[in-house]
Amino acid sequence: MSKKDASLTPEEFNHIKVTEPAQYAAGTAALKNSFAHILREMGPARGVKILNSLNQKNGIDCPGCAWPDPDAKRSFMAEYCENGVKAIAEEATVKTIDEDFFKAHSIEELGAKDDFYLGKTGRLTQPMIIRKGETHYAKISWDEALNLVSNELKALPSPDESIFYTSGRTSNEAAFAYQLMVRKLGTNNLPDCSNMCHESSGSGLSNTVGIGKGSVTLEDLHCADIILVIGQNPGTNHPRMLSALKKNKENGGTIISVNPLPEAGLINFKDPQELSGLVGGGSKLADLHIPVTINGDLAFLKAVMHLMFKAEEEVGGVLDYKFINDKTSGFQEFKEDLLKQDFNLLVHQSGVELALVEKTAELIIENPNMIICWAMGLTQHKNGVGNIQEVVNLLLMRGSIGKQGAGTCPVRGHSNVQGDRTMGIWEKPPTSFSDKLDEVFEFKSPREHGYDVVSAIESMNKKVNQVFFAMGGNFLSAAPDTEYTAKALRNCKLTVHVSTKLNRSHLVHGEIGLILPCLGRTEIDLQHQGSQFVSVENSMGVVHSSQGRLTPVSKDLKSEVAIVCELAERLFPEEKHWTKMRNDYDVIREFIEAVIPGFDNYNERVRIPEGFYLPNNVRSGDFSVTHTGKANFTVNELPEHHLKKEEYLMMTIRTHDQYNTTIYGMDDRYRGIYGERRVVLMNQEDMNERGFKNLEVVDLKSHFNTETREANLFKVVSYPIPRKCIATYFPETNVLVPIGLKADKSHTPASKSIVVTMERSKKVQ
Ligand SMILES: Nc1nc2c(c(=O)[nH]1)N[C@H]1C(S)=C(S)[C@@H](COP(=O)(O)OP(=O)(O)OC[C@H]3O[C@@H](n4cnc5c(=O)[nH]c(N)nc54)[C@H](O)[C@@H]3O)O[C@H]1N2
Ligand SMILES: Nc1nc2c(c(=O)[nH]1)N[C@H]1C(S)=C(S)[C@@H](COP(=O)(O)OP(=O)(O)OC[C@H]3O[C@@H](n4cnc5c(=O)[nH]c(N)nc54)[C@H](O)[C@@H]3O)O[C@H]1N2
Ligand SMILES: [Mo]
Repeated sequence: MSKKDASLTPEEFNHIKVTEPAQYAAGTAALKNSFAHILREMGPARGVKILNSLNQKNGIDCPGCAWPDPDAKRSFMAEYCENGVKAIAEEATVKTIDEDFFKAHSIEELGAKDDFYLGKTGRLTQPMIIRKGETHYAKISWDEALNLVSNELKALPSPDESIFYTSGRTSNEAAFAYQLMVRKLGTNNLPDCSNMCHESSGSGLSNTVGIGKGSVTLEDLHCADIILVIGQNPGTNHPRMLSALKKNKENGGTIISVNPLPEAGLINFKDPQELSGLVGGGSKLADLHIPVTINGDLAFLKAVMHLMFKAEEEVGGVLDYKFINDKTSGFQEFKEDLLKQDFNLLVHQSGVELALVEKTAELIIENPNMIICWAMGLTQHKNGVGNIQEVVNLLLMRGSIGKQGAGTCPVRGHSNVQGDRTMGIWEKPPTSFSDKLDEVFEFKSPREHGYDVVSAIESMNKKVNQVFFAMGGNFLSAAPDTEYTAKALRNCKLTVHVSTKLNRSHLVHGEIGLILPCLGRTEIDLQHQGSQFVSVENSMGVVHSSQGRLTPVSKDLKSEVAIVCELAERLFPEEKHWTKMRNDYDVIREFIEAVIPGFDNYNERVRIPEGFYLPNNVRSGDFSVTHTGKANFTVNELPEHHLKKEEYLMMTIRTHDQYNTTIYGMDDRYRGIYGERRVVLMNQEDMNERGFKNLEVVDLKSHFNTETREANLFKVVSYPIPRKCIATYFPETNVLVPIGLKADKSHTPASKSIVVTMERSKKVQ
């Protein structure tokens, strides 16, 4: 879809530079890099203003990731990281585009550009429209645009013909208003980025411990005896987590990383906020690195637990029987199934040396209070839910949950993805939520479950003339199976994107395509009742405020809340609360308090600088909300990958220079890859076997049932990755992710286990 797919000359493809992977994260390079981004995008004055208030109490919540802020002491300099600064620079850039830009560039021309170019064009500033057959977007007034959306929605034969996507930056206030509008319309079609992200965690955790969120706090991480970091690359994606890991080490903790790649951030951390981090040797983080094969985690965890049962039998004291007896259900079935497994086969399937499996079991046995952190390396597999449930089994065996320094830590992605779910952005709302919504707003909200991301795409492919509305995000590039998703969007009557920046989703539109430009989180949000703040929930269930400080880049921007409420005013003219909500976000928070448990005195408590914790049954050791009334052990089937000789298992991962589909730059500094994103990380022995030289150009083909998909022109890079495993970057290889390849139950696209073959490219000799 990008120019690189269409016509690539060898010269254009030769900017790549490869060095040894880094042995530590952050340090001076991180500081230098982040300030370069700020200066380039915003200039020094705007830059300093923003950095001073980032993640400070009463400041702006960083739109980068959902990692929590320290409750008490915040670093004087600031609580931010290199990639948070890049996220801010990307949003708060002073570069803008308006109708003249769209007059000068056709969508065909823009479609040939890469994502890096599109993102760097600048902030969107005016509502734009394009109709079928037209080549360019043109300006439209807000009034006309919102009337058009409202009329198209009203004209649908059924509200279920409309689909409302949400990306995870949307604030609690905007999300609540949005889901209310959608349910008033009469549908639960509310797919969100979480469907592609931590949905497997939500499913697995709800089923076993009764809440789809993690149980630990930042303090727990500081004092845990042992932390397992599985399938997560915090050095790049959650850099502030490294400070928590460092504290854990200082307190005598042990850290194990389980990852096919030796990620720099888990090896060593040079804290850029401390002098020692700039000049010293940094802090060693992981005590043990387990180079598991892709999707070998279930086998690995089972093998470790096998050894723990053995140790329990031989010496005792390994399992917490009091906890197991009092608090759990399903232990016998779990134990029987586990001990039935062939231990040697488990070790073999994990791809890990026996000695490392033994060492892991030993360290876990020595250290009773354990936290397990994870991210996309566990969730984006067919057995993603099983992976999470196995993590819970390990914690339950040890009674290592619901007490200090112990528990579950799914590390969230988008800065408010967890809050959006709490606000009801969910295609399967719990009955208790729907009932309360009905009571407070005096209507009957739909009970039938709506579409998640994958079923939304399938539905848009099957049916024509639906309406697709996106609150943020980049649906086309983030979703699996790019070509299939593009066809889905083209089938729509109307596609609407509420966005801050131009992206590929704007270029593939329905019969009518609209772009509605909105304020970013860094900007002052001025409404009728004065300047407004919003609130968000971080990865650990803390709700706090976020207030924009910068003058908006254009007077023509509306807040997400205003866009939703002004649309709802048109859809439901008899309802007076929409205008009140838009004028004063306290009114929305009052409604949230009335509908959602845990938000008592919301308007008061959200004004406490450090925010407040939402209730968490697991944290308080109460599992009575599960279907058995106890924490559940589960039996999770092992995945089977019968790779043929020429097949590899591919994971699609993020570089150090991107935020999902937003490309900040072309380097993956920690992995030592510069200037090119179309690369395949491959084991040297596998390369030798295929006769591939370093930087050889190959074409990739994915295989699913009888279907094949292709992505051409990638450079092979020799990398320390287990054999038969390869890694490529998201979103370039989303064309290879089959729509049908998804996690059981959670339907999360299995974008970390794609079967592919590779051939030397015939196009570049
Ligand atoms: N700077 C920056 N920050 C971000 C983002 C970003 O793009 N850029 N994205 C945000 C979002 S939405 C999210 S969800 C998070 C994502 O955060 P991560 O989940 O850390 O992101 P990924 O790059 O997908 O990395 C997954 C990690 O899992 C490993 N992995 C892959 N497959 C397997 C496997 O089968 N087993 C194991 N054990 N490991 C595996 C990979 O080697 C990699 O280290 O980050 C958030 N923060
Ligand atoms: N192959 C593969 N695919 C994946 C993944 C993977 O690991 N591999 N990861 C998946 C994951 S974890 C996720 S979360 C999804 C991400 O999916 P999305 O959330 O849909 O994608 P983003 O790239 O984060 O969206 C970026 C766009 O959001 C808009 N934006 C930014 N800030 C704001 C704002 O404040 N308001 C509004 N309205 N718009 C804003 C900008 O226009 C920007 O272009 O991708 C998924 N896709
Ligand atoms: Mo995510």
